[in-house]
Amino acid sequence: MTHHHISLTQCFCPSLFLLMIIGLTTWSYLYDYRSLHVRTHPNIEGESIAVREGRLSPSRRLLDCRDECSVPPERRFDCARDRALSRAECETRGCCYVPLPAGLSGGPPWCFYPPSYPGYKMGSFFPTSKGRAANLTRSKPSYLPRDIATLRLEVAEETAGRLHLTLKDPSSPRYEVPLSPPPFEPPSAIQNSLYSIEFHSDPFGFVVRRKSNAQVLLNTTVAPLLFADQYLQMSTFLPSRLISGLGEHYTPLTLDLNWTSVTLWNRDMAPHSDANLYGSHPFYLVQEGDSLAHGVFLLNSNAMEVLLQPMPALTWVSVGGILDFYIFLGPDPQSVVRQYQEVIGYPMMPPYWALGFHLCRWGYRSTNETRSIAKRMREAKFPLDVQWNDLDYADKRRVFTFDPVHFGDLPEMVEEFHQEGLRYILILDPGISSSSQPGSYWPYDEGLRREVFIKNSTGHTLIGKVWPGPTAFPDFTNPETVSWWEECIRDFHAKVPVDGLWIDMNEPASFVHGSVDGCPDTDLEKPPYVPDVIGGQLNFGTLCMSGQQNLSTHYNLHNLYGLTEAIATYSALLKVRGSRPFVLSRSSFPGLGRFSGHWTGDVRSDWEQLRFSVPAVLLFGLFGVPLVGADVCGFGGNTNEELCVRWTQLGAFYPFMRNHNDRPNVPQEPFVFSQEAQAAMRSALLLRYSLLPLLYTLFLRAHSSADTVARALFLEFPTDSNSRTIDRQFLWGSSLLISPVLEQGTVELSAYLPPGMWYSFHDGQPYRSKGQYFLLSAPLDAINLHVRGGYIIPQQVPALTTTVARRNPFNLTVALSAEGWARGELYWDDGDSLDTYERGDYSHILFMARQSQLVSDPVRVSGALDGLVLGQVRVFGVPSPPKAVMANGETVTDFTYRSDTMSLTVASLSLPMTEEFTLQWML
Ligand code: MIG
Repeated sequence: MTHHHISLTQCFCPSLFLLMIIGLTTWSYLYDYRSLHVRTHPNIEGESIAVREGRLSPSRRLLDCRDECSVPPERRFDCARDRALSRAECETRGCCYVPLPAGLSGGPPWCFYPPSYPGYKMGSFFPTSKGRAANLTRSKPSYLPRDIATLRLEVAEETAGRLHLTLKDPSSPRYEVPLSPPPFEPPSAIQNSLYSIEFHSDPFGFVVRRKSNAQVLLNTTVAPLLFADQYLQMSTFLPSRLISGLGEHYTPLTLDLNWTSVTLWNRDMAPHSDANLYGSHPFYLVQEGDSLAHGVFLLNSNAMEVLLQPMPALTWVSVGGILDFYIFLGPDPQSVVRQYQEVIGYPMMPPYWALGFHLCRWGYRSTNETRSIAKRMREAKFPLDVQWNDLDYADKRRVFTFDPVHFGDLPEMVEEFHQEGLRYILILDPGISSSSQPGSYWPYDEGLRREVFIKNSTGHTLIGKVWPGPTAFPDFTNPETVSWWEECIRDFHAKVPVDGLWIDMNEPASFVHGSVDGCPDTDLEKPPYVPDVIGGQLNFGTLCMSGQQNLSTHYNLHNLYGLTEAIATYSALLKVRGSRPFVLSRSSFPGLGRFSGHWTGDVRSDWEQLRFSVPAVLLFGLFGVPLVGADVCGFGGNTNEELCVRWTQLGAFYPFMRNHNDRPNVPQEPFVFSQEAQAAMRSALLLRYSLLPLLYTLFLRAHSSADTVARALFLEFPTDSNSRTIDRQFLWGSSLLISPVLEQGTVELSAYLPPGMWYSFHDGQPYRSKGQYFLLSAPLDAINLHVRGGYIIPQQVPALTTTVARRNPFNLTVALSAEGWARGELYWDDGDSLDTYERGDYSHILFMARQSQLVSDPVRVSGALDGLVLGQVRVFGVPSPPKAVMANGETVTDFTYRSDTMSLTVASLSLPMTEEFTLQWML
């Protein structure tokens, strides 16, 4: 690591000296001052920087400015973020100007805050209904326009693992994200909280520690708090470099801290690095080491930038709203994810069919073409649950209409699909065409009449441009819009009974910047500081920031557009169809997973995009959107056979699996490829279908307890240091490890197996791992899949639709631990009704194996499981051939044992799932 010592003579900062004298006279008591000096943890990086720099000691206040400026480069916090500053300008701000040797440019700042930079001063705490509060004041405004001199700090210790800190303007209310506050515990009820918090009064800052080991998790005294009308900034030290989150970006699972930044601003942008993409998730999780983790959520929907530096440290910058932090103490990573989702809401339970295979393309130009696609899938014996149409269906690309020429019999086609056990989904863009003849397009006429559209700064309907041409944009923060939207969906559904809706372009995207009439020249459109967004302006590719919505300006609400549309669409589908809604949204914000799934947008058909789809899917799991996948075989550009086979194999383990293609490209439906490629894709699809009972059970766990579905290894193996950054492999729940091929021409794969027993899912080949890589063969016809010793996987004989598969016999794969036991579970309901779990209308079956016997325990049984049987059991890790096999006490003859892999297969069973059963193998 580089640790540069700056020559003292380089530092000259007269203004600093003055400021320090002022600082001296206002020096006052520190909240919990003593605790800052109690050091039980040896971690130097975690020490309060203020203490180490001597800022808390009055005798050292009159530091020579040269000391003040001798900050090692990686610890410098940029004082010239908003614009480039000359030495003189930098020093006028009271900052240090210390150029760095060539080669370090682009990294550490030259103009940076000295440790004693003045800031807010904290008054004493007073109690509030949820905790305590204090006022922060600054005697001199910061260098930012419209600086806010007095802030209110609110501190609520909400649960043993969750701390809530809010900074706002007490004298004039500012925009706040309309998230209803999560349940919390009364302070008196909290025992053994995992954290302690210490406040520094002048300049204000706080330090959060993990009580168990005194590790500092946050320390905001590293740099000043800034709070102006359009610039809010807070920095913190990080206890490790393993930070994940802050989506949506094209990144690995853990972020690069080498003077990088990520921008959060929802934008229609094909995934590539260094770009703000479709969604914003101001949440990060840090793996601290020793299996510990914490998380931070900044509830703020304004344009944001987060800077990462190698100290390690992080700086939040937002251009509006308030600073509203939730801090989650875990202590393990999966608990952090749950604590986060307690705040933003647990994910919805998808309908069972939504876990099947989806097929789409932009360019299915007619109902007949669409029909023939579904037919060819069936004829080639590929599972398919949901056929989709893109914009092609719409009349003049206007939503809620269908093209009378090419899609004139759309209602009939959907009926046919339904009769075949298929489902049907089509795309729905938010932009409502505004250029039809009055009286000819109800959604616009009625929307205008009911004032459901976003208005521009002069109070007229804001007009942008999307596929149909000029369009108005519904304001989904207006209750009137929500009911209008429901009517649009109801009327359309009465003609075309869609099973779900795909909400695209909802960043919202527009082909003109701001509006067809441009935007006013104001601080909303061009704030004093513009985060590093693609295009350089906030209104590029979207609406004017001055757009007026019911709750606030578009400036504040932009990042919520997709979420609010998803909420309106979910509730409309629920009312219109009466069963579990399916919504797929491109744009996202915390809370989306309660209403919708997500696909990762316009990924290119290439190997790099295939590879980065894995961390993208895992990160959306952290963000509470478990129903997620990338377009299988890629959306943009031509795919090729090998890529498409590998993508189908990986895609079979995306929680949401859809093959989708852009108009100009070569076709990529599974049936267009060679027989060999088709066979590989078919077997991947059938494998997925055979595992849907497991996947569905995992979704129930996500819905009921915020467990992740597609799970990063570090969440499941937090004590295993090798697992920390792995993002080329992942798990389904706790039990299945997926090791896809992500490179062209690969026939061998180095796969990591975390410590424990593992078995090849295909043949039961055992692997006893100390936590090591194994070289596996990876032929084109299969994906490497391992089942973890100690787990039982519920499966079902696959079929070409889930409608059929759901009636087939179940199978179990029992992977014995080294000690010879295993357990698993099945959640089952009708797959379609709302709130089956909440109403108790479901079956829950536990499976346990030990001492050469497998038993089931139907802890709850509902009608949906009636008549369904267990047909086959595979047991991995059976040390010797059984002499006999008994099911419910009766001899079974149809069993085979492979001594090379030590696996037993018992077939031809017919044990009712609703009743307890026992299977014994006599060794
Ligand atoms: O401007 O509806 O990401 O999946 O096929 C492109 C056409 C609009 C973007 C979506 C893509 C979809 C396409 N849409």
